[in-house]
Amino acid sequence: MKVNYANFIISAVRPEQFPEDGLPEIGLAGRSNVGKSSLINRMINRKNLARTSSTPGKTQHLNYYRINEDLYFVDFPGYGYAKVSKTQRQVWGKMIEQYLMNREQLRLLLLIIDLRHPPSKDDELMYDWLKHYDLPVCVVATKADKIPRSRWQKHLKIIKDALVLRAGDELIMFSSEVGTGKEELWNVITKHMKDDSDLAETVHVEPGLD
Ligand SMILES: Nc1nc2c(ncn2[C@@H]2O[C@H](COP(=O)(O)OP(=O)(O)O)[C@@H](O)[C@H]2O)c(=O)[nH]1
Ligand SMILES: [Mg+2]
Repeated sequence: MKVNYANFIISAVRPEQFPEDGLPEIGLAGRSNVGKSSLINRMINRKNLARTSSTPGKTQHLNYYRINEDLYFVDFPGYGYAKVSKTQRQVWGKMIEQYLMNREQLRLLLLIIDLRHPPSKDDELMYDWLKHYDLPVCVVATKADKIPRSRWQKHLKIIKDALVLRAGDELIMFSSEVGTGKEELWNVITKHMKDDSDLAETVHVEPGLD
């Protein structure tokens, strides 16, 4: 994907604020500080569009970034931040659930995980939750630059086994620092943008009216 335009559009707290132009949306989920904002910046070649290390605990916002006239990245609030209250956590869960359940434009979820560590309980729950809604997931193991190349496969296998990665879900290695995996991730994203238009054509056929 050649990125000619990338901009922050809105920090949405209610569905009425979501963009209405129907472009495909790619969601990003992951624990606080895992590197979601850095990943967005790397994907669009911008140093600081998606603010890194923004205030943690801002639990209610879905941050929309538009890329060209092609798609939105939708950055979820990070989970697993200890200082978040139970009430805030419930608000978070409700909002994400509404989005996952109802958002037709949603094509693919990127679940961002730190390659250095086994997935947390929250990571495992998040993956199971996404699969519960039957959504395609690409697990992105980031911060690969912090692990020697010779150990990448071992770490990937730990992640794959812990999540019980489902058939058809991709797992790719990434580094926002040095750019590892960027092209591969764009390939996965564009594939899913196209996949769904095929699906839409099939779904709109009226059955049994001959
Ligand atoms: N070495 C390295 N550091 C990273 C990488 N991705 C993110 N970081 C660092 O991890 C911290 C959290 O990143 P950020 O993108 O703000 O995480 P977010 O809370 O998930 O949006 C920052 O200090 C980043 O510079 C990476 O691929 N490699
Ligand atoms: Mg962030």
